[in-house]
Amino acid sequence: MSLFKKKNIVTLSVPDISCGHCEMKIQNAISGMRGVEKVKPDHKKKTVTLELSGDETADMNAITESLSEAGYPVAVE
Ligand SMILES: [Cu+2]
Repeated sequence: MSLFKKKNIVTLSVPDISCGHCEMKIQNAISGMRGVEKVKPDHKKKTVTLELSGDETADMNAITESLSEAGYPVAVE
């Protein structure tokens, strides 16, 4: 069973993104993770938008952990 059956867009608030270099680091950290189809970091809005695949279950804990390890902790709202 998959947690996400359809394409799912998740936007994370990541206050420490400050430039295009950060965006690249985030791309490298998360793209290719299970269930993640697209990673769209935005240093102006300070968000990371994830497009999650409907076929696999994305592990949001693993994703936020990878972001923290890369130096970009997700802000909890
Ligand atoms: Cu930067």
